[in-house]
Amino acid sequence: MRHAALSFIPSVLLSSAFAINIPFRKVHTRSSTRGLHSINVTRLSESGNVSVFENIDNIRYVGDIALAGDTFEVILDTGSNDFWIYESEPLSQYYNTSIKAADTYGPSNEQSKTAGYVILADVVFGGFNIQNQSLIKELSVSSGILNPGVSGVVGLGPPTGYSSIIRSLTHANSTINGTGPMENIFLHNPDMEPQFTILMSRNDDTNVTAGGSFTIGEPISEYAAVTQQPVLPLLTNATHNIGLDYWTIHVDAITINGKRYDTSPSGTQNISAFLDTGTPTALVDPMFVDAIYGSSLQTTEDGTLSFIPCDTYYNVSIELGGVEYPLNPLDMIWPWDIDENGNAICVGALQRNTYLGMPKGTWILGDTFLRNVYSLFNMNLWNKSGGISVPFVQLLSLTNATEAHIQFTSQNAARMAAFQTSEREVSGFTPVKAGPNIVEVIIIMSSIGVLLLIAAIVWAVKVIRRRRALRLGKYAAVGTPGDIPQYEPPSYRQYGGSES
Ligand SMILES: *[C@@H]1O[C@H](CO)[C@@H](O)[C@H](O)[C@H]1NC(C)=O
Ligand SMILES: *[C@@H]1O[C@H](CO)[C@@H](O)[C@H](O)[C@H]1NC(C)=O
Ligand SMILES: *[C@@H]1O[C@H](CO)[C@@H](O)[C@H](O)[C@H]1NC(C)=O
Ligand SMILES: *[C@@H]1O[C@H](CO)[C@@H](O)[C@H](O)[C@H]1NC(C)=O
Ligand SMILES: *[C@@H]1O[C@H](CO)[C@@H](O)[C@H](O)[C@H]1NC(C)=O
Ligand SMILES: *[C@@H]1O[C@H](CO)[C@@H](O)[C@H](O)[C@H]1NC(C)=O
Ligand SMILES: *[C@@H]1O[C@H](CO)[C@@H](O)[C@H](O)[C@H]1NC(C)=O
Ligand SMILES: *[C@@H]1O[C@H](CO)[C@@H](O)[C@H](O)[C@H]1NC(C)=O
Ligand SMILES: *[C@@H]1O[C@H](CO)[C@@H](O)[C@H](O)[C@H]1NC(C)=O
Ligand SMILES: *[C@@H]1O[C@H](CO)[C@@H](O)[C@H](O)[C@H]1NC(C)=O
Ligand SMILES: *[C@@H]1O[C@H](CO)[C@@H](O)[C@H](O)[C@H]1NC(C)=O
Ligand SMILES: CC(=O)N[C@H]1CO[C@H](CO)[C@@H](O)[C@@H]1O
Repeated sequence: MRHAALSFIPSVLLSSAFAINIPFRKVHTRSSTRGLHSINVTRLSESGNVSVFENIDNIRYVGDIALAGDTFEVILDTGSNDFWIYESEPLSQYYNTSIKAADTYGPSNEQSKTAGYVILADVVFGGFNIQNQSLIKELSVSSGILNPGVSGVVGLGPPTGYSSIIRSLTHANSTINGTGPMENIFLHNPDMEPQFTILMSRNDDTNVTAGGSFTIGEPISEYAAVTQQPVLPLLTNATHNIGLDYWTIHVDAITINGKRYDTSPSGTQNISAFLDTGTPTALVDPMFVDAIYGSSLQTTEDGTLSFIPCDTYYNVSIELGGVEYPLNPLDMIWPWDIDENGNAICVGALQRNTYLGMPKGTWILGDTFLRNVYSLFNMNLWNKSGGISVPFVQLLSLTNATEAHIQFTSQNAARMAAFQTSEREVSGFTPVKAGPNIVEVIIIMSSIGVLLLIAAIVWAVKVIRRRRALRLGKYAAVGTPGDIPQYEPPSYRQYGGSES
């Protein structure tokens, strides 16, 4: 299904208005280490930069990357560090290191699910051509992990993060360089600020839309003020050392309906959070989920999500580096399902972090939060930026709480109406087949931090459920309007392999 990735994109989205923005610079090339398999990065002229950055259902933010001349849609994931592709068609040109990278994805009995080999190929990403870029060409990936039309992941974690490519190469005593594509771009272009920025669109929860903007190097001019925002250094000593693997920062406070919880190290809570574009929600300690939505609500079977009314206004902001970042109330509510009367069933988009055994005080701020900021991730490779010696993040608030409150009722009603009448097939999606071992896969993945996969699975289950709903025309039990639905969501496993 080469090129199939583009088949569900309305052609209007291919216009340059939605391109990954790369600041124009003179074409020049640099290369460091010469010799066998050495990496060479060429900055292409702007004519090479036609790219898409897309938002699929507010759950996936994907961009395109060319591999040996073929274009693939991949999840742009700040929560992991490996670049991998799952594609059944052979690639036209690559070098096979014959080094297995199966240890990435779990213990022996699961390896076959995601096993692959490290290959080197020429990659074009965001207007940069990278020769001999390493990646994993997966031989198999459990079904349900990737959405239809999406072929892989580009990990954009900090340079200190866990990379199974590097680990596998090292283990095999290979001299091949396993550095990720974003870091390679910066290492070969030391005149650039080693940073990338992400502006995430918010859509109506039903369609593929332009994702916003993804830039490498300079921020977009409209939000250039992001570089004036407080520098949020990567925590290198966070709980369980998650700080080294992720873009982890301290959270000063969370304010819920006017009540401020001090979460600084000196406060009553001590919270660190990592910013993960690959997680569609936010995962926080249960006490905050209860404080926002209420403590006596029915939850999903795994206990992480609370069923809530679809029209409630929640007033929440998060304080980082002394700046308050309001969350748009639209982002607090996740339209999750449709009941037998065709009404939306909603869950709170802030979910409990207990499911994955995440330690207390460790949050993931995913798309629910990130849509409210223009985010800048600086790898700080030469310790020249930010006056510090660690990678850092800067965030510009995009949500005006007053305006968001005023607009909430009408905007929310519109998107619920759209959600209720939507069928994903309209966007060209085909059914997602849930694999038989999804639960195990989730647990394995969590150990390496590829939390985006939870999202994929949740999404897959959601799509399957909705398709099933369309087919069966009903659910077991639903609530009356205004009530929290008395609704028992089935376990993931019940759907394992039952749909095609
Ligand atoms: C990439 O590796 C191949 C060997 O697989 C080598 O022939 C080629 O010169 C390398 N490219 C660069 C830019 O070094
Ligand atoms: C790097 O790539 C450019 C453009 O393809 C080429 O001109 C240059 O010779 C390459 N450098 C090396 C060391 O291979
Ligand atoms: C790489 O080589 C291994 C065996 O050495 C083979 O099993 C695998 O299919 C190859 N992968 C690709 C993508 O060619
Ligand atoms: C890598 O090198 C170490 C030390 O020289 C050796 O013990 C080990 O067997 C080698 N591993 C492989 C896969 O060749
Ligand atoms: C890998 O390549 C980068 C350039 O892309 C270089 O800066 C780095 O030193 C190389 N690492 C190793 C271990 O060779
Ligand atoms: C790192 O964390 C440990 C345990 O929480 C603590 O004892 C130590 O002081 C911390 N180190 C730094 C440099 O913050
Ligand atoms: C708060 O957590 C950080 C790691 O995230 C740790 O270094 C620090 O010591 C903790 N502070 C307190 C007061 O426990
Ligand atoms: C939301 O909470 C803030 C305090 O964090 C308060 O100032 C504001 O008035 C609240 N807005 C609404 C609409 O209740
Ligand atoms: C930057 O600072 C870190 C932490 O102090 C250090 O490990 C690293 O070697 C430094 N890098 C450079 C290029 O100086
Ligand atoms: C938010 O919007 C309100 C109403 O449009 C405006 O008065 C206020 O200045 C804005 N606040 C900020 C911080 O821009
Ligand atoms: C979703 O996209 C399709 C095709 O572009 C369009 O016809 C439909 O109106 C869109 N739905 C919503 C709710 O925007
Ligand atoms: C061919 C093409 O569309 N090039 C685009 C590259 O990006 C710049 C800036 O984003 C656009 O102005 C060009 O049109």
